[in-house]
Amino acid sequence: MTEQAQIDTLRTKAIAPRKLLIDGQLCDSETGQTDNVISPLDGSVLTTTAAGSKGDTERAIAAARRAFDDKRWRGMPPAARKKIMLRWAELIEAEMLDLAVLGVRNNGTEIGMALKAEPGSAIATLRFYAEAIDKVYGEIAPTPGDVLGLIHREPIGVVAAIIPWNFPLMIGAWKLGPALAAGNSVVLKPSETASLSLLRVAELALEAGLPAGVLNVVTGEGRVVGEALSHSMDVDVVVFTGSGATGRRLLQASAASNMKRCYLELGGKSANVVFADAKNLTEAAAVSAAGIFRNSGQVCVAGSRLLVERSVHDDFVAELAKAAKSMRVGDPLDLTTQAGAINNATQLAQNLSFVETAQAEGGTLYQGGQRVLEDTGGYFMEPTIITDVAAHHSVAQKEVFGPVLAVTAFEDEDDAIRLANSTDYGLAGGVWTSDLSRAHRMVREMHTGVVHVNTYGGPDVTVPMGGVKQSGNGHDKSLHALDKFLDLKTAWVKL
Ligand code: TXE
Repeated sequence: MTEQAQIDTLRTKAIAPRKLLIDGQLCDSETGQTDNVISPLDGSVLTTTAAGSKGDTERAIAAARRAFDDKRWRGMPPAARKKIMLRWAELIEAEMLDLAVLGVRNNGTEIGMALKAEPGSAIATLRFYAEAIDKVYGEIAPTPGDVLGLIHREPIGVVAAIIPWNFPLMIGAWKLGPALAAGNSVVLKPSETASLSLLRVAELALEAGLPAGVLNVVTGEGRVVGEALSHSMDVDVVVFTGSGATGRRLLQASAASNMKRCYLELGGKSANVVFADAKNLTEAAAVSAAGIFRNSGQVCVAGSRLLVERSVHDDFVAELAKAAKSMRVGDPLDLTTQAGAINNATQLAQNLSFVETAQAEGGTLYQGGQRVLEDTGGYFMEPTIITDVAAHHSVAQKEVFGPVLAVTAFEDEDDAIRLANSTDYGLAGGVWTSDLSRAHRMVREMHTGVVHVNTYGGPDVTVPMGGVKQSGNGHDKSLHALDKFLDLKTAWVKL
């Protein structure tokens, strides 16, 4: 059977109502309440999830705390923990297609991208951190000879991981991999609109041998479950990807409770800077189009601001518009689709209203701007290009998180740097040039966590990902991510 035929057999598969996972048991919410799971592909109800309450969340936190205190996980020999995490990755791999299709039905990402970015990336991430378990050492300090200074690295305790809807498995694994590899216990709170694949992956962790209580999952509303986690006196670390507004609430809750550490990834308004001396402007235009329009712009590092040197502005925008027009928007479960659905109706309405505001503020709607395929009942939007955008316009300052590209012309390198750094965000960016020195100058001057050079997107788990300014703090991916989940302890020993 072809891959497409296999996907088609899974696209209508019934999905049983999903429960919470607390202390190794699948259970209903204490209130018995459930939430409908709406498919962005056609607006239908896919299934229900348990609507976790404050009490459910507290039960999950208590289970995680017990698991941490009795050392059932952190006390295991590192090689044994590694084996369990590797087995977990294997089980996910065995269900890769099912998980990808389940995730797409829930969140709308085009399947071609989901296969790689969701189970594919989660598997690689879990393997990376599993391998790190028996390879990360403590340190011995360079002390005088009559003392011994040992630097231990210890798991911290209970981690709350709050996950968004755009890439639940990939981002989930970025948090779960290092948190669990470091020996912590976790309470995971998936997004209201993309929990199904994560719930299945958590069940697979138990199947792989992760002891009960080490990984708990509470679905439900952010303002209930998320608030209970962030205000808990018994959660030690919160790791989060989502909006700046929620990030602020997490910091406030931390200050009002036990001053738990908060590591926040809060999206961006990333500048993709194209110089006239770029080697191949046609290729740059095609990659730049994918860099904003894949997953319909619902990518935290999306190159949502295009800064183009004035001498090539018109030609480059025309080329990019051609590439955007040729992208296939539609059925996320068709392998040829290049831009799937918008995750939810609220986000679609927000995207469309950004297009209106952009024009009201002086931008020109160059292409797109409309909802499409409305008769499917799903949430689809055309790749949209707004030109004549000034640095102060909303569409240049605020994260749209949709297929909307803001284009601004620049005069020279200094002007490009000034514009690139002119937002409160600092997550990612891109530079297209054939001048090596200029490329490195731009990498230095762009105030962001990631800069792509002559490409856009694609960094793997070996490199850190995180923002500066109001894009957040702390890094996902790479061995640096372990630092969020390990405390340093000094032993100062008189010999
Ligand atoms: O985010 P929220 P939403 C941005 C993007 C998007 C906007 C809104 O601009 O348009 O955020 O999306 C949980 N305490 N990004 O509404 O609300 C919530 O349940 C604790 C960028 O989905 O921040 C979910 O699990 N938790 C981004 C998670 O926070 C709370 C990815 C994210 O939801 C909570 C997604 C609370 N009070 C959206 N309220 C990126 N950086 O990639 C909600 N949550």
